[in-house]
Amino acid sequence: MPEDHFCPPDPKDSIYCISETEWINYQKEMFHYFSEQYKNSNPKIFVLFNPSGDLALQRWMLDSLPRFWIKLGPIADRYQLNREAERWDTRWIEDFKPLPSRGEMDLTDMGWFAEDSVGNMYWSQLWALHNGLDMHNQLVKDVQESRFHFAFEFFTNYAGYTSPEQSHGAWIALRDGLDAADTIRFPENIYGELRDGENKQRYVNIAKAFSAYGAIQSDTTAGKKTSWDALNDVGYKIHPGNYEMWIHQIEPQTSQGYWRQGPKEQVFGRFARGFGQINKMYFDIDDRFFLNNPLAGAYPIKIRVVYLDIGNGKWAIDYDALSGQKNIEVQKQNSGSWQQFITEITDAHFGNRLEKGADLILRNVDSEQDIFHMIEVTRESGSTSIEDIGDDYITFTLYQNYPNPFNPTTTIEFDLPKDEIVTLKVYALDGREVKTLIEKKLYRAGRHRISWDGTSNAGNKVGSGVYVYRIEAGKFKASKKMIFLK
Ligand SMILES: [Ca+2]
Ligand SMILES: [Ca+2]
Repeated sequence: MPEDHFCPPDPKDSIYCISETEWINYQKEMFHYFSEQYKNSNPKIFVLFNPSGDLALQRWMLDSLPRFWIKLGPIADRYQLNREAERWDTRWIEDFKPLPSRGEMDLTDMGWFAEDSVGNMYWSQLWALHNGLDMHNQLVKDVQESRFHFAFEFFTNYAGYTSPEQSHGAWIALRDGLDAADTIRFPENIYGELRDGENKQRYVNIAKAFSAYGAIQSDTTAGKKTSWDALNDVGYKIHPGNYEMWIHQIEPQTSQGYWRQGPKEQVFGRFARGFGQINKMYFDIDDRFFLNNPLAGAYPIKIRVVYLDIGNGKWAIDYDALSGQKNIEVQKQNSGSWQQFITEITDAHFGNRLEKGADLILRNVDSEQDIFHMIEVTRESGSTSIEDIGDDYITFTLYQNYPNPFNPTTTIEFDLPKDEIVTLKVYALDGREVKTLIEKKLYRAGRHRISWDGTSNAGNKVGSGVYVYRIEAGKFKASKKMIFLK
């Protein structure tokens, strides 16, 4: 029998053998069939594709059947395990192509996980988000564990956002991954020969060099082969840096990595970064988060910084404000636990105007070290949003108000195909502005609704007659007439 023949498993009967090409073509035909069956389903049903290792077939799927979901197992369950950085097809990232995807986290009984299960569950969610996984399936028993809920909530909050324009927030989880495969950072003459990842002593030597910052190689016999039994901070081809969605650390290598910091019952301290030898950490918010223009104070921003509250010293966060650089100092209280500092700012400019092109800087203001887990930046969307349709086919629409004519109130609805800064005003027929309903506020993609009670900006009831309502949302402009009757 030719070598490329595909045969079913036992019982092996050669009459059912087909060629590799026939097998691929059969799969294509079946996937195409399912795609057609569910294409126009209402409600919409997406078909999940569980690909074999055939990259050409996966590529065909993505190009030909874009409304399929795909199973990306290695992203889900390879968190902090050897080869986490290469055990999946890097095409997902290289293409920057939003890919509806699903993975499973089912290794939680293993020793390496159980050693710090709360921390590991949280960080595995961050890793999944970092890779753009939309759905991170969990074991039922894990979903029922309330101590994991914080991790699941954070994942759910960000899952499915494939581009920063649409996201309500951006974050960076500070982390240093000790990758023994990196012979530039860890020269072989100092840490030991790489020997294709088989030199176990090399892993131990690297952990030892960072032991003052908490790094441990719990399983000293672990090399390139994944250790399922114990939690290791040095691995082979693990992701070397931070986990992030749209906040990026500038020159991260100048700051100091930390491992296993703070109380174990808190999720945050599995990894961290501190100032180390420097006194500033620089961060850039992806410009697309603000539609490629500076925010220029258009709406309020909430900044959340999670830090380890040890000592009585201080640190500061600097931000690119309308009036230039602004600084907020935070005083530590020596509680010994992870704390979060949350502030809302209304004057954020975020135009990359700080040192090194940063939008945010964490700064040490005294001689006491500070250790951080996360910076998260969030914004509120329009509070009148009634549904997020999340459909690719939505178009910009300004609807006729209802009821019309009206007294005393009427409702105006509009659809946005993408996030936009919206202004919606009511004018008299002579062009005089009567009422500002929305002034330069960010609205997410989807349908929105706002009502007008027939009063002017000064708060007076308007007279009977025809009025014009006009919307501006990005480059879209539209207006319609309505009638107020007394
Ligand atoms: Ca920026
Ligand atoms: Ca300090």
